[in-house]
Order: sequence, then structure tokens, then C-alpha cells
Amino acid sequence: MLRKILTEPDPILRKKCEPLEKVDIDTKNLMDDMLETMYAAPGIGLAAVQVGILKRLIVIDISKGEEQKKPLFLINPKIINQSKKTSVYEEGCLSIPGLFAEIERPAECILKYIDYHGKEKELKAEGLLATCIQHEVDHLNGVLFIDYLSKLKKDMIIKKLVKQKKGIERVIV
Ligand code: GNR
Ligand code: NI
Repeated sequence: MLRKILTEPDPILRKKCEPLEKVDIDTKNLMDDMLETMYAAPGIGLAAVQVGILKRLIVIDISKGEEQKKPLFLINPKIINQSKKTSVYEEGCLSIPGLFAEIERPAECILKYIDYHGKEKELKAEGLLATCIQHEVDHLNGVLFIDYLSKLKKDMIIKKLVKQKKGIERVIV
């Protein structure tokens, strides 16, 4: 089932998400819905909070169009190490449609998480995957990529988004 993706500024996107206690059928249903919603968007990652569920749950798939799909389900992810070396990617977010900005983050990270089957796993990520994981883990803590921009830029962006939501297309003075 497709779920509705919340967009900024929505106060839910700023809440801290709670860990899951168990991986049950409801969790799996939600993760399946999240993956379907992410593919349909289309996007390469989605956190549960983006569909209004305040749980520490992420789906990711960075495979390209032609390639075999490679979905990753990350439950209660915990970044246990981040490299000193950084990298810059142009990021977008399904909760801030149409906005893209270059963001600098640690180039590599090591992650502990629980997988779709409830098993504890560890993953070392680099490149786009590392960036995507960090972008998604930020969502679980109420952080959006625009938070890394200057206050001036961020304020401008939020003002525009508020106007868009109110349906104001032009402001004439
Ligand atoms: O689809 C997405 N693309 C993307 C590109 C660069 C860095 C991060 C991302 S994640 C984003 C989907 C999304 O909003 N996930 O929360
Ligand atoms: Ni996002």
C-alpha cells in the first residue's frame, strides 16, 4: 500500500523516533509499504517518520534503473563509526520536493542494525550508500539536510515552502 509522504514544514518531521522492540508482521507490512512508496516516488531511501510513523526504521535501495533491485531494511540503526575523510553529494529529500543542495558528510560509516528477519547485522558503507544512510539516520533524529545550510538559506527555503503549502504562487507588493 502506498503511503503519503509528509513534507517540510511538518512538525512530525522534527520529532525523535523510538526504537522498535520487535520485528513482527506489522513491522514487515510497514517496511513493505515504505519500500513500495520509495520506489514509486522515486527515491533511494525513506525513513518511517516520512510517512508519519515515529519508529527507527529505514528502507534504502541505491540500485540504478536497469540493475537488479537491492532493497536494504534497517531497523534501529546505530552508526558506530564515521570516517574523518568527508565527501560531498548533491542531496535531495522526498520531504522537501524540488530542492537539491551539496552537503558534506563523513565519506564512510559503520552501522549496526537489525534486518528484515530480526537478525543483528553490521555494515560498512561508502560513497552514495554512506551518504544515504546518514541522511536517513538524521531523519530518525528529526534532522533534515537543509539544517546543514546557512541559517539565511534555510530560512529562505522554509519561507518558500510555507508559501507553497498555502498555495500562494506569487507575492506582489
Ligand atoms: O531519494 C533520495 N535521494 C538522495 C540523494 C542524495 C542523498 C540522499 C538522498 S535520500 C532521498 C530520499 C529521502 O528523502 N530519504 O529520506
Ligand atoms: Ni530525506
